[in-house]
Amino acid sequence: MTVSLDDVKNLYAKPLLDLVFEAAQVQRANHEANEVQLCTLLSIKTGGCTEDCKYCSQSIHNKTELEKESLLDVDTVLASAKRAKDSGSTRFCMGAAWRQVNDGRAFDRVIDMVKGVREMGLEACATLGMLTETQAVRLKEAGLTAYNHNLDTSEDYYSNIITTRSYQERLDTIANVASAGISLCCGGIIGMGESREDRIKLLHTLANLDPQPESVPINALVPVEGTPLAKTEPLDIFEWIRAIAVARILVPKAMVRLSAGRLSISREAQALAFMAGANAIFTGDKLLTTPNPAANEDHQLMETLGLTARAPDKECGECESHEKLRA
Ligand code: SAM
Ligand code: DTB
Ligand code: SF4
Repeated sequence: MTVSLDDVKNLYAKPLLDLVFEAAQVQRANHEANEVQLCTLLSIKTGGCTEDCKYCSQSIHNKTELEKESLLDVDTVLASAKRAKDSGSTRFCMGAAWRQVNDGRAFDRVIDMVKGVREMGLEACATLGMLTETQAVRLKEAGLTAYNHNLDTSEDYYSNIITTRSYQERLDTIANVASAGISLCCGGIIGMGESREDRIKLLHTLANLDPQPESVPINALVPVEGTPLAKTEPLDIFEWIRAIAVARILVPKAMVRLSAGRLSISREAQALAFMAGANAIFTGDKLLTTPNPAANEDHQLMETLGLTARAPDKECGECESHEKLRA
């Protein structure tokens, strides 16, 4: 079903409490109300990326203090996945600072990482930049559960943020992931100086992806020293809540994932985000290169709110991408 831009605008314009209430109803109709999926991220190749994403610590175009690291070996990654599993994560996501995947030894190694993570009984997710259809099929055959490729912002605002990769190229990768039968994890970043109209357009594009994403990461900009966005004015937290609620309503079956930026978001705002339909977080001290709340703080917050960690391999229900995965 197509979602019109006016539908998204109307949702966004609702009184906040009505919007959160509606999102909570959608959440409860489609998911366990008090369950949160815990995921862990690992940067498997860090820094030196040729893309010019203005938010990113890993771009060679930005003067950040980041230690580069070449592609990790398989054993190191699997040891990290084991620790993630032991601390309650059910999804392990591997990120590489690549513009695109190139066939060859590095990609072969990533394939082995995916196989190893799946053998541990974890969901495996990867975010490696642009992907051809053949590469997507190889990842699928290795057992990859989901591929993360974000739209980041609206098509209109996009050229303010990235010039080395077009919006259409992102959509092409997303289409390659879908046609290989891999679940799509696709979201964006808010708080990069975009307007509310841009956030509405981003959510409109996300909601009209076919199939809809299985996971929608909502990142709040982490302002990194040395990037062009380092001094960006922080976003009103209720805009973040609105984006989460609208994502929940428009993509009802998806896991709505609180991603980057939680370290500077209060416990109270995070609680409201869970009420507004968020049902997944990244745990562990680090995201890819920036800090994240300590695991014990997250466990404490979940305990205080009466939230439980989602059990491994539980599927979201009837969403199309999971049906494809079962086939
Ligand atoms: N290089 C690959 C790519 O860009 O597709 C994968 C890794 S990249 C770090 C994954 C996503 O992390 C980006 O698309 C962006 O949405 C998010 N991200 C990166 N840096 C961020 C920051 N400083 N604040 C918020 N989100 C960020
Ligand atoms: C996504 O949308 N958020 C995660 C995940 N996909 C790979 C990454 C956030 C990265 C935040 C910045 C950093 O730690 O480098
Ligand atoms: Fe490279 Fe990804 Fe960072 Fe962009 S977001 S600079 S593609 S690592």
